[in-house]
Amino acid sequence: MSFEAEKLEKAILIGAIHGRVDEQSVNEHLDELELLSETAGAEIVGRVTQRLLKINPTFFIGKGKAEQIVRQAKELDADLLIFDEDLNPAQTKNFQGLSDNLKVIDRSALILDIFRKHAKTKEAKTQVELAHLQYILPRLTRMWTHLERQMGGIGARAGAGETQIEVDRRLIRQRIGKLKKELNRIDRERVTQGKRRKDQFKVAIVGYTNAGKSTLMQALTGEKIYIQDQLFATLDTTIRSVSFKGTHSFLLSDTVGFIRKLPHHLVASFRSTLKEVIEGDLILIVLDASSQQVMEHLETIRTVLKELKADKHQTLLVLNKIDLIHGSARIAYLKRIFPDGILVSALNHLRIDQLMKNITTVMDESAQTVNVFFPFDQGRELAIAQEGVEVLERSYDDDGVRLKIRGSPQRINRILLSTEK
Ligand SMILES: Nc1nc2c(ncn2[C@@H]2O[C@H](COP(=O)(O)OP(=O)(O)OP(=O)(O)O)[C@@H](O)[C@H]2O)c(=O)[nH]1
Ligand SMILES: [Mg+2]
Repeated sequence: MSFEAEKLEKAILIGAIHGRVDEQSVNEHLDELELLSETAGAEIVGRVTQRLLKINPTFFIGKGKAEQIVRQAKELDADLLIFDEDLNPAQTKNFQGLSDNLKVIDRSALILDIFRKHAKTKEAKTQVELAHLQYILPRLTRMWTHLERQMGGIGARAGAGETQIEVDRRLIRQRIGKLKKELNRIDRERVTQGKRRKDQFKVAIVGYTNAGKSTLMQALTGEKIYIQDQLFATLDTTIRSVSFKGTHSFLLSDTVGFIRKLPHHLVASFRSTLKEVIEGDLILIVLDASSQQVMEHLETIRTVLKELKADKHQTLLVLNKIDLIHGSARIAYLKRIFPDGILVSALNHLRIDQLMKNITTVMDESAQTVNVFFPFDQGRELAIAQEGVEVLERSYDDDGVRLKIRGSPQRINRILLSTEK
């Protein structure tokens, strides 16, 4: 399950056609699984799909099919089977019964593996380790040697008895407790930073992985952001201050991407990273408009936002990568299914101005207008009060300056507080 080995592991992908999932969707899901596998460092040597009327409790797929895949793996010299569906611990174990040297993992394990690889900061590493341990805890019996490698020798050699598993479970639970405490501590530090940002309008970029969120962040801020043509390039949240024509300023955040069936533990342990999304005033949902799965991506995003209780937030739908769309039929289709969608190309800076206008319109809709007065000896406060707001009127009298300003409730509130000093 870990791809840390020097040579690329050869993998066979397996998908099931059943229930609502038709053949075309399964193939699209397997395309995505292939990208995930490659990001994790595996080489795909085969793909298998099976039509299922009902799920087989022993192998998920049919027994005959399972045996056939194991034979095929031997012929292709594959070491790894990757299921697009979640397997329960027993199903994985049963596969192991068919072949000793074949590893069997599911989509969640694969995603967790990529997160582990891409985590750079202390926080991301802690979050990923927590999610990972929670994932393996109920699967401990089968994760044996892998776990041993990962936890640096905790646990016994393969083949040891049940008691050792109990010991491992206890150690893992202790480690989970420690990681949770550590995340709480990191979170408290963030609260201090967060207080400073309270008076600003917050815009959060969310979207499917690889949709171009970081590229959009870069286009809107003009700053260099880490961008890669791979899944889950971004795991931490980046926040930048954006100012538009001197009249509007807001905080923009870019964060970890979403994916279909994002393991629940990951969403939970990334909660604090996703705080900017949860507490945002406006969410920009970025879709890769050139993807055939654009509708499914949107569905996934909405599901995760719901899980984060951020589904009632105000949103703007950004249809990115329009430079890749050729033919007016597709554009017409996109306009029909997403009448409010804003078509852009973050990479080519197409219609970024339009998007900026849409953002400022939302800000204006919630904007407040107030009159404030600053005595002459409050020159500094006066200067600050004119930042990030629209100055509608300015008049001078004997004692000071009177302003009529319009801005976001957060900003206005802050300025009013400064006049009370
Ligand atoms: N053609 C085209 N490619 C784009 C556009 N926007 C982004 N890309 C490319 O899409 C790939 C992913 O871009 P990122 O900005 O890293 O995407 P992301 O959503 O931040 O991805 P993760 O952080 O991995 O979830 C990169 O290769 C970008 O160059 C666009 O408007 N047009
Ligand atoms: Mg990114």
